[in-house]
Amino acid sequence: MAALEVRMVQAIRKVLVANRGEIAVRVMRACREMGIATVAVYSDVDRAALHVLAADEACRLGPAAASESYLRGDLILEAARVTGADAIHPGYGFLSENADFADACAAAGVVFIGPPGEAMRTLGSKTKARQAADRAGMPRVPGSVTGLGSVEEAVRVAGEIGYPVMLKAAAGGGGKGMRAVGSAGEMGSAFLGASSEAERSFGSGEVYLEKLIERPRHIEIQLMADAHGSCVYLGERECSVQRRHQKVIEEAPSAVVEPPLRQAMGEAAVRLALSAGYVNAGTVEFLVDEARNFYFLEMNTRLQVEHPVTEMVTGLDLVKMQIRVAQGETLAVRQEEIAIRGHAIECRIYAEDPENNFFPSPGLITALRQPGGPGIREDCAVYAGWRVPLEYDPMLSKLVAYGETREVAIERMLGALSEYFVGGIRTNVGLFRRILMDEGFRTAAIDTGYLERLLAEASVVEETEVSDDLAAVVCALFAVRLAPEGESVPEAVSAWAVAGRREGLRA
Ligand code: MV4
Repeated sequence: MAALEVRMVQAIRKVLVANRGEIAVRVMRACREMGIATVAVYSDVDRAALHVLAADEACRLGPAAASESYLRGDLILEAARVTGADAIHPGYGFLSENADFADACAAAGVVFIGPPGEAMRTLGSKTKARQAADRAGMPRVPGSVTGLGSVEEAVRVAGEIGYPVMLKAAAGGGGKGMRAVGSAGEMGSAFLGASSEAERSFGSGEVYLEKLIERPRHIEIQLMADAHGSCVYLGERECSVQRRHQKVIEEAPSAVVEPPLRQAMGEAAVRLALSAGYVNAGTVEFLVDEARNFYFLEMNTRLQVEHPVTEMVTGLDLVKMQIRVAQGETLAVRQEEIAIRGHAIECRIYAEDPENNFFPSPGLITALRQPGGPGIREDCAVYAGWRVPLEYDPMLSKLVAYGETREVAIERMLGALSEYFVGGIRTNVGLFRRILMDEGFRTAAIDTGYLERLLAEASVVEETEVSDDLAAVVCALFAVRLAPEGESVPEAVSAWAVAGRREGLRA
C-alpha cells in the first residue's frame, strides 16, 4: 500500500443536498466532478429554483415555511430512502448544526456529511466549548466556564476579571442574549435581560461572563479533520466587516495575520478539534485585539458561507474534501503542503434596500447581468425571471475576487461590481463600492464596529456611471420588456431604462 493511505469505508454514490440556493448548487457541482449523483429537496416556492434544476432528481418537502420543509429532518430522511441516497449534505443553516439530525442520519444508515452529533453537542454549548478550549490549551477570553447561578455570582466573577464585561448566553450565538456591562450597578438588569432573551431565543436562560474585548477583529480558522485522527488548518478568514452580526465582506488571508500568528491560531484550533473528537469541515472563531492577542470565541460545526475565499487562496475544494472525509478517506494533504497564495475577497450580495435600513427586498428579478473575467468567481443561484422568495435568507449571490495581492483583489472586485446589474429588486451592490473605496478598508483598519461607523457617516450619493455601458443598455432593454404592462420600470434602473427605451425604439 502507498505511503499516503486512502481508506474508504463506504463509497458515496448519491448525495441528497438538504438545502437550497447557492450552497445547494455549490455542493452539487462538487458531486458532479466526483461522479456522484445528486438529489435536491424543495419547498413549494422553490419548484423552479436553480438547485432543483441542477440536481439529477428532486423531491418535494412541503410548504414554503422552513419549519414545514427544509427543517423537516423526517421528510428529508424519507426522501433519502425513496431515492436511494446514501449520504446527506446539510449545507449551512437549516439542519446543518442539528446534532439530533446527524444522529438520526447515522441511525438510518445514511452518511451525514459533517461532524458526529456528539462533537456538535460539545461545541454547540459555549460553556462546554470554553472548557474544551482549556483542555486543549487554547487561549480564550477570561471569564467563567460554567453558567452563572445568580446576579451576586455574576458580580463576584466580574469583580475578579475586571469591568467592562460581557454577559453571553451559553446556548447562544449571533449576538442574541448578549449584554455589555460597565459596572456592578448595571449587572442586575443586564443579567435579567440577557437571561430572558436567551430563554426566549434558545430555550435555555443560562448565561456566563467574559471580559469585554474592545474594538476586536473577528478572525476565524478553517479546519478539516478526517475520521482517523488527522486534522489540518487551512489558514484564516477576516470577517470583521459585518452589520448587526451579519457578515458583509470576508477575505483571506487577514491583513494582520503574519505566519507565526497563523500557525499559533491554526495549531490551537487543531488541538481543540482533536480533543472534541471532531471530524469533517469546521471553523474556529477568534476575537483578535489591538495588540494581536487572539481569544477563542466559538466553533462553527459546519461548512460556512464564506468558504470560497479559503478555496481561492489554498487551491483546495472544501466540499470535495468533506465528501472524501465522510466516506472514510484519510486527508490527502499534509499541513506542510498547505500554502496560502494571493488574496481573495467575498461580497455577500443581498436582496435588501440600503435606503430603507437594509430591509429585505425580495421579488421578481427582471434582468440579471453577472460579471466575469480573470480572478472572478460567483456562487449564486438566481436567474432573470426567478422570484426571490420572502421566506428565506435574501442572499442572492457571493461574489468573490482573487488577485496576487489584496490591492489587485480589491480592484478586480470593483470592476466586477461595476459589471453587476440586477433589475427588479433592490440590492446592496452599491454598498460594496463605498466600502472598497474607503480609506479605512483599503488600509485594513477594520474591526467589528467598522461598518456601523462607516454607515453612520453622511454618504454622498454616488452617481451611476454606466450610461455608456452597452451591456447595461441591453439589460435595461430586458427590464423594459419584462416589466408588466402599465407598470413603470423600477427607479433603480431608470437611468438605464431611459437609454434602453431609446435603443428599443430604434430597433
Ligand atoms: C465579544 C465581543 C467583545 N468581547 N466577546 C458577537 C457575536 C458573538 N458570537 C460574539 N460577539 C462578540 N463577543 C467579548 N468578550 C464582541 C463581539 C462582537 C462581535 C464578534 C464577532 C463579530 C462581530 C461582532 C460584532 C459585535 C460584537
